Amino acid sequence: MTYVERVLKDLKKRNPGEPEFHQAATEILTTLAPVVEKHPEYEKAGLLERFVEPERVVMFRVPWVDDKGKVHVNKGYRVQFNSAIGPYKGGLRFHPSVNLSIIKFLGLEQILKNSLTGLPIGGGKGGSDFDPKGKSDREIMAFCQSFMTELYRHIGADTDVPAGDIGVGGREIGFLFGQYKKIRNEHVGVLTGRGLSYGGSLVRTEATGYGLIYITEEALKVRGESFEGKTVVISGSGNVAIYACQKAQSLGAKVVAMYDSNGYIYDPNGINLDVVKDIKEVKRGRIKEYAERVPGSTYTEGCKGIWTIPCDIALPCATQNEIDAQAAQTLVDNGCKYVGEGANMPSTLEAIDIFQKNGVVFLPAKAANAGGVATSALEMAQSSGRMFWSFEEVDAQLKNIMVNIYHNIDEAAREYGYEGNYVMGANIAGFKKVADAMMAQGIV
Ligand code: NDP
Ligand code: 2IT
Repeated sequence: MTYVERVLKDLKKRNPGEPEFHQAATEILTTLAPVVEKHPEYEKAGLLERFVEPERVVMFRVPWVDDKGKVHVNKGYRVQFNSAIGPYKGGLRFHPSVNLSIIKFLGLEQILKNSLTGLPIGGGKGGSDFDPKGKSDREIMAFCQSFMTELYRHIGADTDVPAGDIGVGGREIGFLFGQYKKIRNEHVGVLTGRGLSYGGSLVRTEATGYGLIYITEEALKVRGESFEGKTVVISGSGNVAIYACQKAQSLGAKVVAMYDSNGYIYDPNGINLDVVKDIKEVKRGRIKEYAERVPGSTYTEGCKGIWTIPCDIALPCATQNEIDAQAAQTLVDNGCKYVGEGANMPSTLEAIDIFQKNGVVFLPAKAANAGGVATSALEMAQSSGRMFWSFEEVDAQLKNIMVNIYHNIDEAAREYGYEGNYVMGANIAGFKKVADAMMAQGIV
């Protein structure tokens, strides 16, 4: 049994009942085999065993009271996975599906993603099984305050800097920050994605979606193509999906479909993003309303069918495992040539295999959605320097980072003889820096 096989087998045995964590670890470790073969010193230093074991896992009770006076108890998590190259950094997810397996898969991915940005940030992730849907602003505030009343003792501007993810946007970050500041009596960059009036950065709201389009644009460009005239399907209608749609449209693409967790809209004339933004950002409503407001569009109950819509470029921007083998095969059969992952781990291992075997240019999440956390790191830089950069300045840095990531993962894949395999490229390029730092710092 090889070193990688042994670590993976052990991981599955010692972390039972964590399918998402197993999936992410399998994808990452199997692609690192050629790297650890080249570096026998890694095995001697137990590097992979340490890499897949979080430095710290915090789990806590989050009690809160709803508007009717009823007491609720949710679970809170923060997985501080790896701080070799910088303070732990990664989002908080509030969604009823959240459990330890999901937070650990996200945390493991985050280590390599953050390394790929080239900025000094380690990997972490957190969240809760709290469901923000249908809650009043006061209930959201009560929950966020209770969550931070425990989380504050584990985080800090130079220790661990959380941000948003599914179910956590500007409103939630505001309530979380307010509570942190009240308890600690310090106004510091302990969270990113803050509002512009209290230390946030321009472009952070748009960053993940814009970054996804910038890296996809580069992949198109080196192949003599562009977004102009391309048909695009985007899943989700949250933060990442909305700004991916906006940037793709500005580059001349026709985005024809989006969804939320209830169903999808198809608009052959191209999505009217102002309507989507009004429904999702202003009213916090359901995407179904789009079809009632925009003539010529249709709504279909259920999400899966979105991948049967023919497109040149598919951008999954909702959640993990939203593209399975069947969806991948349908996309390929319908002529899809590019897949860029805005969400974290949206494609199953079988789906990735189908894309790669059929010559689809596949940009994996940890490279393709790194623009969000990269811009978070730019927010941290502005906070510590007590500076505020212009939109153009931050946007130019974001674009530069995404273009660099594309070329780094492309080169890493080539170096190991896997040209065009960006899963290999991203894992290898991200791992190198983390491995170097861990080796230099001894057995810790
Ligand atoms: P939002 O909460 O803003 O939006 C999430 C969207 O995905 C909503 O449309 C939501 O629908 C849909 N969705 C969520 N869960 C499911 C599900 N189980 N089935 C179907 N649809 C679902 O989150 P973000 O846009 O911030 O995040 C989307 C993805 O991007 C996640 O995978 C996240 O980890 C990843 N990501 C986010 C970054 C960021 O900066 N925000 C950075 C990098 C990655 P509904 O409203 O019905 O729940
Ligand atoms: O998955 C991710 O990279 C995020 N949710 C963003 C993390 C961050 O710290 O900005």
